[in-house]
Amino acid sequence: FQIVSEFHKSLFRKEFELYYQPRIDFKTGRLESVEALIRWNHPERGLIMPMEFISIAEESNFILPLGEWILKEACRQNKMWQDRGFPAVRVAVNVSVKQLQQPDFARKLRDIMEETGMDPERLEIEMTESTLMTDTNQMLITFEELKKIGVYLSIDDFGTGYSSLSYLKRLAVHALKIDRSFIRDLPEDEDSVTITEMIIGLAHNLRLEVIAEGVETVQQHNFLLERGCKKAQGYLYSKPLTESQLAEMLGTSG
Ligand code: G
Ligand code: G
Ligand code: MN
Ligand code: NA
Repeated sequence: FQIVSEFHKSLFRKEFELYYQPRIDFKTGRLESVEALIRWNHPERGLIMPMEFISIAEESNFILPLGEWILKEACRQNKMWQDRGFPAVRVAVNVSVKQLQQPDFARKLRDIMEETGMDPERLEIEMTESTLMTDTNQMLITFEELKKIGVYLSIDDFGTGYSSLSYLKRLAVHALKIDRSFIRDLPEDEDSVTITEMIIGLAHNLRLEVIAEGVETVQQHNFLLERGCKKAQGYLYSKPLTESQLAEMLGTSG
């Protein structure tokens, strides 16, 4: 199975699909945003998960057209929810370092938002810590542009990379996402407790939002609630949903 040779055909044939995982606001108990997660519906192989193809897409640069499609699709569907009168919901899109290093990334993003009628405040760009470490001039220019556009910026898998904390200050991101490898062993594992508390404290002191990911148990939820984390996603609340499942949820959430 030669993934690379099938990529472009599959985009043309509309075999990719965005799933959406709800994030819950602890205070209101309501859905406050969703993370878009790509899936590949292969005609012979069935559903293929991103773990199996994202890194290959990055190496082969297919992530550029795919990433553009993902952004456009997320904006298009979000605008559709808005037009149907659903409660406002922000959509978080994972963006690869290769995309952010494109000199025309910000321009393309502006074009997509204009074309789809997407409100910039409803779009969140998720990037990993390792992306932030790619400290090229182009990256800094892109960050400035993203700030001007007014999209929400968050750092995915926080705590697993090596980001020096000065990046956080310089780049003015809005939120840190606690990696699910730390959440997994809460509340028993002492190191996970220490790291999670440290990330929540860091976020509060820098006046950033903090989102926990991979919450699976009530014990993990209660731990986070008691420590002042106010938002989370994970199987405890909902697995990633298809667009129609999410639309049904939004439509009945008043
Ligand atoms: O959906 P799943 O839990 O299997 O996602 C696995 C990984 O794939 C995640 O770490 C996530 O960062 C990555 N991923 C999922 N969707 C996208 C996407 O739309 N773009 C990029 N670049 N990565 C994605
Ligand atoms: O972008 P990121 O690496 O954060 O991708 C999130 C991944 O985590 C997706 O693959 C998603 O399907 C997965 N995920 C979401 N909630 C849970 C959870 O509660 N437990 C586990 N094990 N995985 C989860
Ligand atoms: Mn993510
Ligand atoms: Na993550």
